[in-house]
Amino acid sequence: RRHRGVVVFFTGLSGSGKSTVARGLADVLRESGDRTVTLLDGDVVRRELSAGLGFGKADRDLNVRRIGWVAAEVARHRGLALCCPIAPYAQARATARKMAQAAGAGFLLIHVATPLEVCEQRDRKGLYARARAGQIVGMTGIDDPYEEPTDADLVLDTSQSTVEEAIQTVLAHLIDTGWL
Ligand code: GGZ
Repeated sequence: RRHRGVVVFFTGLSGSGKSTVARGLADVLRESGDRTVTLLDGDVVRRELSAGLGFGKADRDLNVRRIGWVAAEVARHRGLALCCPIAPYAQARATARKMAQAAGAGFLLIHVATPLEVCEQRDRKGLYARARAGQIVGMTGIDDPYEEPTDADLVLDTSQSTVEEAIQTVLAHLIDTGWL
């Protein structure tokens, strides 16, 4: 497995800590490892790869499919791809897994299962408050679905650990399973 590419796919609510953990993991891997690391960060993807897409189901599915495809191509060439979209729909996540596997790569689904109450308390962008006030419709976890994964390879909760601990948990899992 060690010489094959791998996709690490974080899923979870807005504010759950996906990006923070993924960015921290990317830093650690870049410092210590001998593999190329590609971070498909949510903000950048929405600006560059998925510009113009919204947050209805069809657009979210298309966004997640694009991310999954790019990640699979990175991993096909033995790279390590980190993705962190909300990816609220199980079927779109399953498609991402299939695309990685079809590229001969590994795929790890990491559910960042920080409770909604905590994400809402953090509310870094004020989106939850606006959703509660009815100024935004279709906010994941408020009035839009998040299908809890039943096939996660790892479950994290950034309200129960530090970001550093979460990063170490993912690293240890990648090493234990032979992907690093
Ligand atoms: C959820 C939304 C929404 C709605 C804007 N629902 O915390 P953020 O701000 O930076 O992360 C969220 C991001 C979600 O985009 P993704 O590409 O990850 O979503 S998906 O996988 O479903 O395609 C949030 C912001 O965009 N945002 N409106 N209605 N999050």
